[in-house]
Amino acid sequence: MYPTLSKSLPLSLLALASVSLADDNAESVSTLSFKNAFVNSGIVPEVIPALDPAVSFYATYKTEGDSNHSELLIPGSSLTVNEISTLPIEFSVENLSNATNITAQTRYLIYLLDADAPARSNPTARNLRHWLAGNFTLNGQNSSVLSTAQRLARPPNSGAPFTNFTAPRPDANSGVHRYIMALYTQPARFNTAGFESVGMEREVANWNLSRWRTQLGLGPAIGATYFVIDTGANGGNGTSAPQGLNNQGGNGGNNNNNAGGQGGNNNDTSAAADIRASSVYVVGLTALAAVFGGLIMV
Ligand SMILES: *[C@@H]1O[C@H](CO)[C@@H](O)[C@H](O)[C@H]1NC(C)=O
Ligand SMILES: *[C@@H]1O[C@H](CO)[C@@H](O)[C@H](O)[C@H]1NC(C)=O
Ligand SMILES: *[C@@H]1O[C@H](CO)[C@@H](O)[C@H](O)[C@H]1NC(C)=O
Ligand SMILES: *[C@@H]1O[C@H](CO)[C@@H](O)[C@H](O)[C@H]1NC(C)=O
Ligand SMILES: *[C@@H]1O[C@H](CO)[C@@H](O)[C@H](O)[C@H]1NC(C)=O
Ligand SMILES: *[C@@H]1O[C@H](CO)[C@@H](O)[C@H](O)[C@H]1NC(C)=O
Ligand SMILES: *[C@@H]1O[C@H](CO)[C@@H](O)[C@H](O)[C@H]1NC(C)=O
Ligand SMILES: *[C@@H]1O[C@H](CO)[C@@H](O)[C@H](O)[C@H]1NC(C)=O
Ligand SMILES: *[C@@H]1O[C@H](CO)[C@@H](O)[C@H](O)[C@H]1NC(C)=O
Ligand SMILES: CC(=O)N[C@H]1CO[C@H](CO)[C@@H](O)[C@@H]1O
Repeated sequence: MYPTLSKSLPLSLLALASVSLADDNAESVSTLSFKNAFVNSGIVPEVIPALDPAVSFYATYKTEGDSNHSELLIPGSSLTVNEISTLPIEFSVENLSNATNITAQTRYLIYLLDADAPARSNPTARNLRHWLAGNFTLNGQNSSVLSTAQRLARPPNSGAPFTNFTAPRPDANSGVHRYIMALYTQPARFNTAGFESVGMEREVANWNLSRWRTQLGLGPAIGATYFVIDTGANGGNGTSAPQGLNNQGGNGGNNNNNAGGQGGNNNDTSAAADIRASSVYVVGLTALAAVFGGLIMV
């Protein structure tokens, strides 16, 4: 276990953090805690057979109600639909040196999927891909909310994401959805060619991760995290507390975002749940352009 940042950061840094309205509770999460959170949440083995993360993988998002407040996303963080209406504002990693075969030039790919689409009790679209993009590299900066974490970003001219971001909008009363984001090292061939070059299909529903890894020649994820959106009751899992880091003590303070209430205006029951309305899609693309611009410029 690492010392909490609130205990180890000099006061001057804490002051700086609050001026910029960053997450002043952010603290490192050990790779073991990531691993345990994936087991406690049922993601392992329900969705993926195993997770043995080499690195701690984080995202940063803007909390609702205070659009200037950046929060570190840790395993089990509970988000509202609005808080993930755009991509996270940044991705970052700790202990990258613990991953094998990493150089300064290594590129990475990241996805976002819904393991519980269209509903937790009946996830017939599992896994539903919301986003997939390659060509991430270290951009030489550290996270705006966790100073020990190195930022990953897509440089200009990285090409479009293979799957453009579509904002999660799970149906009301479809249970607690687990959204997984995972980080892989990118095989060198994809530095100059997209994933379609090895036959990957655009279809986003029923994405088979093990088949995909074989197709792309990927090793296991070097890091992964997840957040939940609680849409209300569904087969007994809708109202249960998300089983993330909260249940291991010590980290509950990071997960202070309101669950519930979100998704109530979304009553589409089609199987392709989160990607259906073209208006939603357009919003997603617009959001992508905005966030993507941000990633490039910083
Ligand atoms: C390093 O990675 C291995 C898995 O590759 C993991 O078991 C171990 O806990 C990691 N160590 C640290 C300090 O993150
Ligand atoms: C919050 O951000 C918005 C634009 O993103 C800006 O207009 C506003 O001044 C900021 N508020 C504070 C308190 O920094
Ligand atoms: C509730 O979640 C647990 C763990 O994710 C799973 O094993 C169980 O089958 C779920 N129950 C229902 C009714 O969906
Ligand atoms: C950025 O993160 C790296 C890796 O943890 C660390 O060595 C470096 O000191 C950090 N830089 C700053 C300015 O905090
Ligand atoms: C993703 O968005 C970009 C930019 O809007 C667009 O050029 C590209 O065609 C989109 N990709 C797919 C697969 O729709
Ligand atoms: C290490 O990475 C390089 C460049 O991506 C690749 O060519 C090589 O096969 C990798 N080696 C191993 C053992 O994974
Ligand atoms: C990475 O970027 C190059 C252009 O620099 C592009 O040709 C390639 O398709 C991209 N790879 C992925 C996986 O997006
Ligand atoms: C995913 O693909 C693998 C390998 O092709 C296959 O063995 C497995 O049954 C598939 N899983 C599902 C849920 O279709
Ligand atoms: C969703 O639609 C069904 C059937 O049209 C209706 O009974 C239900 O009240 C609606 N739920 C919400 C949350 O609007
Ligand atoms: C083994 C190792 O590198 N551990 C480091 C992981 O990252 C944290 C935060 O940067 C360090 O405190 C550990 O020493």
